[in-house]
Amino acid sequence: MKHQSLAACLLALSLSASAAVYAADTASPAPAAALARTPAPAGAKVYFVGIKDGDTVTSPFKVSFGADGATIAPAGSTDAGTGHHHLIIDSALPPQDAPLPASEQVKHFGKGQTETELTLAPGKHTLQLELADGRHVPFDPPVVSQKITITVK
Ligand SMILES: [Cu+2]
Repeated sequence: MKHQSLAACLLALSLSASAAVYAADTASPAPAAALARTPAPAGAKVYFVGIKDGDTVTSPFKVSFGADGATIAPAGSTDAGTGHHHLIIDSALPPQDAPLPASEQVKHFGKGQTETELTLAPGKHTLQLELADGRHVPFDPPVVSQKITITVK
């Protein structure tokens, strides 16, 4: 009897472990225990300033980031209601249950910057902003801007 329940327990454990692996399929190497995500500040939103969906621009061009309902702070800040901007270029949103990667497609503004200058190849590009907490982990629910498509001449 005792052995049976132990076996059932182990089976349940291995089942939930494989379910977790499946769910994390697209994530970069994630810690075994899920990261506790910071609840999004109430009403927080981020948006582009000075550039909008459908715009045609010439490189290099300036992109500014707006935020309402949250305070922009450098990475590392654990103050409630703070976060920093991330600019996602030509990419879907990265996995939301882990720190955002840093790459050519995901730029961190960890000093609390609210604007940047971009140089992109001629053609169509998508841009999206995501606010994440001081650990670079997306809020729950995510605080993201509209994904805009621009054309670089
Ligand atoms: Cu970051």
